[in-house]
Amino acid sequence: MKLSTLVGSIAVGFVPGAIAAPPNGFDTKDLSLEVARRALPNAPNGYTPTNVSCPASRPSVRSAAKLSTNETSWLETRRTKSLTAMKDFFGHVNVSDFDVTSYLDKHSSNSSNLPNIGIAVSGGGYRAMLNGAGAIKAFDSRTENATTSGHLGGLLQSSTYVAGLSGGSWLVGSIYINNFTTISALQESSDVWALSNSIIEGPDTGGLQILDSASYYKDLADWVDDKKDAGFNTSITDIWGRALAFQMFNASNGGLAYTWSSIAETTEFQDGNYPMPLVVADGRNPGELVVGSNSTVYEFNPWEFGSFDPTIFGFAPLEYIGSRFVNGEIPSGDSCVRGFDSAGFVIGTSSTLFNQFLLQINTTSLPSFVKNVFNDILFDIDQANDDIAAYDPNPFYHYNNDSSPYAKQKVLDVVDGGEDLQNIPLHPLIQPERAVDVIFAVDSSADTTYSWPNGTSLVATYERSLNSSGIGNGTAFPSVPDQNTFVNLGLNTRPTFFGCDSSNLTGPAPIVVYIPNYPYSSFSNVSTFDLSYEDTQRDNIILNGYEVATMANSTRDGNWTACVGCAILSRSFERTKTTLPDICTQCFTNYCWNGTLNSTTPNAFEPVTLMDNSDSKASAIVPTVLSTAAAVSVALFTLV
Ligand SMILES: *[C@@H]1O[C@H](CO)[C@@H](O)[C@H](O)[C@H]1NC(C)=O
Ligand SMILES: *[C@@H]1O[C@H](CO)[C@@H](O)[C@H](O)[C@H]1NC(C)=O
Ligand SMILES: *[C@@H]1O[C@H](CO)[C@@H](O)[C@H](O)[C@H]1NC(C)=O
Ligand SMILES: *[C@@H]1O[C@H](CO)[C@@H](O)[C@H](O)[C@H]1NC(C)=O
Ligand SMILES: *[C@@H]1O[C@H](CO)[C@@H](O)[C@H](O)[C@H]1NC(C)=O
Ligand SMILES: *[C@@H]1O[C@H](CO)[C@@H](O)[C@H](O)[C@H]1NC(C)=O
Ligand SMILES: *[C@@H]1O[C@H](CO)[C@@H](O)[C@H](O)[C@H]1NC(C)=O
Ligand SMILES: *[C@@H]1O[C@H](CO)[C@@H](O)[C@H](O)[C@H]1NC(C)=O
Ligand SMILES: *[C@@H]1O[C@H](CO)[C@@H](O)[C@H](O)[C@H]1NC(C)=O
Ligand SMILES: *[C@@H]1O[C@H](CO)[C@@H](O)[C@H](O)[C@H]1NC(C)=O
Ligand SMILES: *[C@@H]1O[C@H](CO)[C@@H](O)[C@H](O)[C@H]1NC(C)=O
Ligand SMILES: CC(=O)N[C@H]1CO[C@H](CO)[C@@H](O)[C@@H]1O
Repeated sequence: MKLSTLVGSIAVGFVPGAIAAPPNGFDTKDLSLEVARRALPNAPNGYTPTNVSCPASRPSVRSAAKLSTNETSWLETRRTKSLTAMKDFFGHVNVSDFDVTSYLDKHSSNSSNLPNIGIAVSGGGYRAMLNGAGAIKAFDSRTENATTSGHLGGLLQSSTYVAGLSGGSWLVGSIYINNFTTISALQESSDVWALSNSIIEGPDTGGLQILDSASYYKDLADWVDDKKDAGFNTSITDIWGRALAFQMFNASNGGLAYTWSSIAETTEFQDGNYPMPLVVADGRNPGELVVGSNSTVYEFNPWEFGSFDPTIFGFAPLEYIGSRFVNGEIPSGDSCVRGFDSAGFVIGTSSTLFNQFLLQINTTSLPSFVKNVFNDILFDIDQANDDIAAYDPNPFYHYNNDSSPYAKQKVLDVVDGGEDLQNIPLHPLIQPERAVDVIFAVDSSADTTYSWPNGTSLVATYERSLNSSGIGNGTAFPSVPDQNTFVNLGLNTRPTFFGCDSSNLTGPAPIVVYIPNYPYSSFSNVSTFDLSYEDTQRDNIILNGYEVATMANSTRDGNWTACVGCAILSRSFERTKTTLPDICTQCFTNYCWNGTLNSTTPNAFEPVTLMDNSDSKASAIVPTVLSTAAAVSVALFTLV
């Protein structure tokens, strides 16, 4: 039972005037020790970035020409763990009679021959968080029954990277800030993912304490004010990030002192026990309000914040990004600053588009004094900066003066990672230095009228890569067709592989296993503006996402898991000059886009659920062989 039910006053509908006082003995500001099981609330002063003495080797910005030494040494540790996980994965995922375990053992002495896997979870608000959660749940060997035949459990443990953007970053944050927890645990928790309370109204409970909407807003405002009083530019994104943290992080006060860089300090991560998390955000060019296709793409990894793009081409140490860097160095005499990289602020930055939700407060049934508290906060904030996150001071001030349009900016404007239409966080995973072989790209974008994806994100990433000497900076990406072709060929109705033929690429690039949101057991195309979900609806979308990723536990294609195996192994087979098993040839015929185009404008895309979930024998009516694109498009057009 929720604590709020006990005091009987705060519920979804919020009873006007019924503001609960914290129960006796609960000090809402001092509970961090109670939840110490969640690691590393290591900011020195809660949400407020604070001067600390610099370490002996002063933090500095480095060139993006190579991976950090932190990452390369972590990768070595990770490799032994992901190899073991991969052998477990191929213990239940058979690639016909090809002996994958022996293959992996045979090549384990040269780890660069082994497969290198990335997972990317798109943006799209709660829809993306939940559909993405279904995919992660399917890929996680800890999920009940996920390592049985026809399922994909263990793909997560076999991966090197997991990237999230906007709504996808809420998912990545929920997992990593909560000690690499499982989706099942997030669903079962009463403290996080309580989405029946809209983020505007705030939580019933924040960790262990009871909150009401007025004190929720007052707390949010106080924390952000403290940061402002300490001399840092703030924006509505600060409030947004704090609010998100209450929904996502299982710690009192929305994990006030949890930093993103603390992930790198946890032993579990240092031991390479799970993949590296990456969060993507975009840059807004000086003087621009619209974010274009040539905007800078930033990443937050556990150690750093920065970009491989030529406009920045540098990485700053994340733990110290509140410090005043000048040309990459903190001037002697200046202090270092820690605590800027609040975990909530990081996922808030990746999702700045959604901070507009907070502006809807006047349309809610909240009592007017709550609205007044919030409107006062907004009044204090620079309205022109409504939709940005202010990185103040700019860590790249006077860095790469000759090539960086940001070098003269004292404050760096960072925005939602999807604003350049690259709504799947592929950018960190296509960097040649990372040598990723295959990306599982979970797309929950709302491209079409009815909020289904139609390949727009892949098109944006592909087009950007064509500007190879400019913003693309040497990244290659597989060819993809236009969106009309995506819809006409049904490439957005089931997984499709891009870049299967590595000889047809302009440079080294991974295979992209595109996994579009699609209705299996329920309609998961909820509006981006739906802010509250009952637990059953939330769980139905997660289950649908599980089915999207597993093709309904392989009932839609009995060879699906083998084909996933083939996608994982393909580039490795090329490096080791291994003949492709027959099953993989068949899989690639079925799943690889072969260059066919049909660019005529399609009818409205209105798929219906593949499975009749009112029927308990649902799986019996799943079409079992829908494995070719042609079959799928036929099915699609008979359905719409
Ligand atoms: C994090 O999870 C791991 C694995 O479940 C567990 O061994 C460890 O104790 C947890 N750490 C914390 C701080 O809860
Ligand atoms: C990252 O690497 C640098 C340089 O080797 C080192 O000083 C720093 O402690 C590392 N950071 C973490 C969080 O391990
Ligand atoms: C796991 O499989 C068992 C045996 O088929 C079944 O009883 C159980 O309900 C399944 N659990 C879930 C979560 O699907
Ligand atoms: C790229 O961005 C710059 C601003 O930095 C703008 O002036 C330019 O027109 C843009 N170029 C393209 C091709 O969009
Ligand atoms: C809400 O309404 C008040 C009073 O009309 C107004 O001052 C305020 O700007 C509005 N807030 C927003 C976010 O629209
Ligand atoms: C695909 O999505 C884009 C972006 O929303 C939209 O402009 C376009 O009309 C869509 N095309 C099709 C065929 O769905
Ligand atoms: C797929 O497996 C999940 C979890 O084991 C189960 O809940 C779901 O009903 C299955 N779906 C189908 C279509 O078999
Ligand atoms: C799997 O692929 C093999 C080889 O192409 C084929 O013979 C078999 O029928 C397929 N199985 C299913 C269940 O589709
Ligand atoms: C092969 O490359 C050409 C040129 O980039 C492209 O037009 C074509 O679509 C590609 N074929 C496939 C199957 O990706
Ligand atoms: C192209 O797609 C349209 C549907 O938009 C369909 O009517 C037409 O038959 C397709 N053309 C070919 C050559 O398949
Ligand atoms: C390419 O795929 C289309 C369906 O997307 C199919 O109709 C066509 O036969 C395939 N072409 C080849 C050469 O396999
Ligand atoms: C491959 C490539 O073009 N790399 C370039 C990326 O941008 C930096 C900074 O402008 C250049 O130094 C690299 O050569």
